[in-house]
Amino acid sequence: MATNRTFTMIKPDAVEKGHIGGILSMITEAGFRIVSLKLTQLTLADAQAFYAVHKERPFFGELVEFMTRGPIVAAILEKENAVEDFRALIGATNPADAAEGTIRKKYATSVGENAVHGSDSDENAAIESNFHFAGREQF
Ligand code: DAT
Ligand code: MG
Repeated sequence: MATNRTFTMIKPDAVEKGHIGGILSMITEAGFRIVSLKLTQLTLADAQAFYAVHKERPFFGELVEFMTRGPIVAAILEKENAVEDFRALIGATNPADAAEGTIRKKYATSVGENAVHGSDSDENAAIESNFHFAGREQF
């Protein structure tokens, strides 16, 4: 069966608390192959561009401040049905609504500081992957 790809970030809150290893374990144990991986930090311009779709939302300033406050892990992941299955693995945006067994249930603390990002469509997965990784970094 054909595989496809999604893009994820382990957000600054989870990196600060030492959860990189735990989150990557949940991801690989769920059957995702790591295509690209790096520790990096978003600039203000990066975060504003990445989350441009939310720029009119009341939480936009808080979101870009949070996403730039420390390093993140950026990764591209591959699996059958990657985008939808990864959204299921991370759980609801608000960890109070996230199901048992999801990454956000285990590691997120609030709707704003929710540990991980996951692309919401194949089209956005490609845009977000290419935002963070050059072609030669995508294995
Ligand atoms: P998701 O990350 O589940 O795709 P989203 O795309 O709706 O959620 O929002 C992007 C991020 O913005 C989300 O991970 C955390 C932040 N955010 C969303 N809604 C928020 C709210 N009501 N208050 C504070 N931050 C919020
Ligand atoms: Mg989203």
